[in-house]
Amino acid sequence: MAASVVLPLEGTFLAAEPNYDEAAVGQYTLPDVLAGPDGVPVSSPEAWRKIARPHQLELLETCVYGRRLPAVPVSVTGTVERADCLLAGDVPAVRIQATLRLGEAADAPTTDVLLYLPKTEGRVPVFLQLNFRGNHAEHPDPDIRLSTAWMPDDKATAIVDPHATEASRGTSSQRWPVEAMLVRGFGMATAYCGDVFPDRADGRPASVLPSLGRPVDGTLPPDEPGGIATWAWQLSRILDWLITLPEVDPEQVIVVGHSRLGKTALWAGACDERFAMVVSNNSGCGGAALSRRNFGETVGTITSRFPHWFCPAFTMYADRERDLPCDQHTLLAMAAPRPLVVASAVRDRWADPRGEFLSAVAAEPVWKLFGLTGLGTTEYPPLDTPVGESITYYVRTGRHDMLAYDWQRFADVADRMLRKQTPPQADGYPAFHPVQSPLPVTPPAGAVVLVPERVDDAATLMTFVGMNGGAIDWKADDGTLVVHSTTSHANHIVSTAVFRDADIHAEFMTATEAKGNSGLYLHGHYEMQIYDSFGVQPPTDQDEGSLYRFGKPIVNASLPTGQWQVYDIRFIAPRRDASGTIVTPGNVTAWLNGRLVQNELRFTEPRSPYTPYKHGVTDYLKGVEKHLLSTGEGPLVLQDHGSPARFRNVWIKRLDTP
Ligand code: GTR
Repeated sequence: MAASVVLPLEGTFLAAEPNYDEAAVGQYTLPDVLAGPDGVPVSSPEAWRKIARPHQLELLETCVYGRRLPAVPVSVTGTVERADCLLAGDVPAVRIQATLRLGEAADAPTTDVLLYLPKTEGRVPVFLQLNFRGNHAEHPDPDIRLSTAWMPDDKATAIVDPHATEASRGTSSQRWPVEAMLVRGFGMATAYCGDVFPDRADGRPASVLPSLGRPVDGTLPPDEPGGIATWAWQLSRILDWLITLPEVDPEQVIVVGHSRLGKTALWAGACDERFAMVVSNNSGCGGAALSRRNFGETVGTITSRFPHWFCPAFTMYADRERDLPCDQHTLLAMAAPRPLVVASAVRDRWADPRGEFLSAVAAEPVWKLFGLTGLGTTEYPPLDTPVGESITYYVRTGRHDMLAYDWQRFADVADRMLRKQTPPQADGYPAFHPVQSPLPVTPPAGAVVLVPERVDDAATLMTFVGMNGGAIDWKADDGTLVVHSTTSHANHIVSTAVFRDADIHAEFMTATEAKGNSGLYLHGHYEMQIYDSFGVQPPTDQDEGSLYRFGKPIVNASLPTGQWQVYDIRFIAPRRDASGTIVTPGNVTAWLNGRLVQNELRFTEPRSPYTPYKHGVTDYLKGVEKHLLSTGEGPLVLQDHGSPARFRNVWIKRLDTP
């Protein structure tokens, strides 16, 4: 059965003016995504693979992108340059740069690849994207090789004559948040699309196409590949190399792209099923958006402005979109059963956000064949609210761009869909599903109890010392331990027991003074926030449930002041080298009052200026931090922040030492 979308009014609009009127979209019927060459829809994953998919792919080849280009051997010219570096001051990374030769001939074309990897043990998933202005523009790191390739003159990115200059470095870095992704455990790879096809109408002769035996002038065959097909081929050749690297998980390379390169990412994912996940950002016409809607950019406008992106046949569908035997939902369906992200921006009307959503809706039947839920909804979501399962769709606030928000959503999907089998936590630890009710929770065997269930005399508590290493001056009241605040607001107490990786349980109650502020300082460095945050929406990285200044809670799980609350925290400490530099970020998973509030949140050097080793520090604390940096083991510190919070039943269970 053909999928159809019926809108109430059949309107008209001038072809020359972009249509932004939903009513003028009119009625259209989409080709059936499940149809094979005989028009009959398939009904099993096997038949999809054998019959419908090849047919639908061929329609996209012959009508939109051109024939797929053949693979060629890929080798590294010269050496692979590998260097350890610290990005943004505190994110340890390995920077890899390599020039790949695409083909066997000595003068075969090349592309320069830049790859950052987190300093972790084991293989990591990698996001691979092409860029618009050279690798050096993607990040301010001065050691990135400056591209010498042609690029269009552009004052804003300091491209003159028409090449990059030193001043071009980092000019696109807002689109490539390397540090944030490394901290989440992903590698980030990129290359300049102009290495294989300069993005201009007469770019074909200077492209790799002659090296592949393709014609570049005269009347081209209607299915002759254009820029997008050539860039997609480049992505596959980079993938050939990436999967040979020992640090890269060959089954978790994710292809990502923005705008024209988002169209490219979709086509690359369609042609090459080795990509484990496909991400289209603001790809619009010729990308995720349905051509038949004629909303924003159309086949007519795109093929007259950018004839070189597509195969010549696509131009013939200008103003005849409804004659196309395929539409862009069939492109999205090529990603199935892999995870797919379709990301729109609300002010990017030219790319038709709703058309991108409807395309994802129409692609869903293919995921269903595999027993999977694609989007799982036909309702357009509110702003900044990702929806879906195997297909994720969202529409972000703002304009045509690819921002940190987008990357975090891509990483969320990769975490949810790809890494579910391989959580990045230390091997061999038991699963972490803490019991949080009823309170108090009985400590498990082997736990070190720091504050017992009932405290009648704080002076008898030998498990903590004060900031100077002497007895604590906090008091017991009504069987619980109460923060004793001094004017410094730094009268914390420090556990004498130290640990590296541990599960930490703490029951607490906030007080009305000073907004209920207190906290659990893990190793004295990282604070799981205690704060009167009941009902705060949305919670920030300073509210209860946050790892202060590292990550806001997934949900606000705080209870009102005066009620007992409970944290269970799995703390995997960062690993440092002999000089004290973090080589593997730490991570924290936390449950608050029965809700998961942090899920393997990565962190590196402490960010808070108020840690006990800085604010109100003593000689005793200096010694504790020294010990921590040299052994990796540190204490639990209960925070004084001017509020008489209460604690009871606090215990730790070491994970890596008996
Ligand atoms: C625009 C084009 C869009 C989009 C964008 C880009 O001019 O109309 O389809 O691809 O360029 O790639 O930046």
